Amino acid sequence: MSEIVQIPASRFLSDSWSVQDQADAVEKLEGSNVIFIPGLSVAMKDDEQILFSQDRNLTDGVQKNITLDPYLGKTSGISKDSPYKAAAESLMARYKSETEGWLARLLGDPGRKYAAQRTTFRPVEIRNRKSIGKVGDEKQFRFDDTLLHADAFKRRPMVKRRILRVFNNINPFGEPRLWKVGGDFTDYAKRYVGKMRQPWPGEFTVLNALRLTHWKRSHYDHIMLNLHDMGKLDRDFQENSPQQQFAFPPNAVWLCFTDSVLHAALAGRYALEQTFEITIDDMRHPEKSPQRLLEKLTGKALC
Ligand SMILES: O=C(O)CCC(=O)C(=O)O
Ligand SMILES: [Fe+2]
Repeated sequence: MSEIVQIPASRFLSDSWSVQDQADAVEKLEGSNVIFIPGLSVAMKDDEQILFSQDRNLTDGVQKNITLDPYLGKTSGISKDSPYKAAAESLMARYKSETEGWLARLLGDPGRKYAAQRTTFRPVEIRNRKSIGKVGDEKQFRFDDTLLHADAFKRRPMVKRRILRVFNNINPFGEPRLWKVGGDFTDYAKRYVGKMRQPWPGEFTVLNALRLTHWKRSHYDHIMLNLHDMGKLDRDFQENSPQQQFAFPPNAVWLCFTDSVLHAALAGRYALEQTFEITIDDMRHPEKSPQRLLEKLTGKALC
């Protein structure tokens, strides 16, 4: 089961934070644990306080998050003429550079192996939020993050890269962000790999030609997407697999590899999240990546 490893901000920020501490943090993260740093938070500017106005029009009502995406080169989830757009963008831009500094300090990353990708601001209450706009009912479960899952994205194949997400609860009303953290990735994969369909010949090329993926999907991504959906639809897994709840208080940061840590977000609003990617060859233990664990399980090269 994934552990929540606590490092108080006072220790993380002190002069005694050492190379050994950094090496330990890498071990914990690559071992599919969550690092939790209470007391660490991005500073908010006065003109960003309007983001806590509880106005239902803060997001576009279609997407659950406001996203700044360097690949797509735009902000989504908020309307172009929203009075909140400038504040949300300046906060997200600052959060991104703040998390780059935190990550370098936490892990020691002289080679800059971790590449910052999307930034999200998550103002909307998660509790009871089963649906987002647009998609049909039969697909709603995919977007329901109150169900345990490991991250996998339809349009954004990971191939040899991994997803590390850094969260910050900036809730000004004292409300925690309530998570569930689950069990071992290989046990999760074993439940479903034998039952999922094989990819069709040429499937990944066709999906990419139709622009249903941003670049070509790998067999690894195919398996991850199927695990994601099969796990979310499996009531027994959701209710009875190993799991623990944890409430991340305001003014706290936590991070984990969300492609191998089983997680669900049950309640909370006003969080920031920064996604980083790292190539599995740049990990200290590539054998602990979901790519390699799945290759071991299936006996095939997958990416
Ligand atoms: O919003 C959250 O707290 C976590 C949601 C989630 O599943 C994710 O960001 O991967
Ligand atoms: Fe997730």
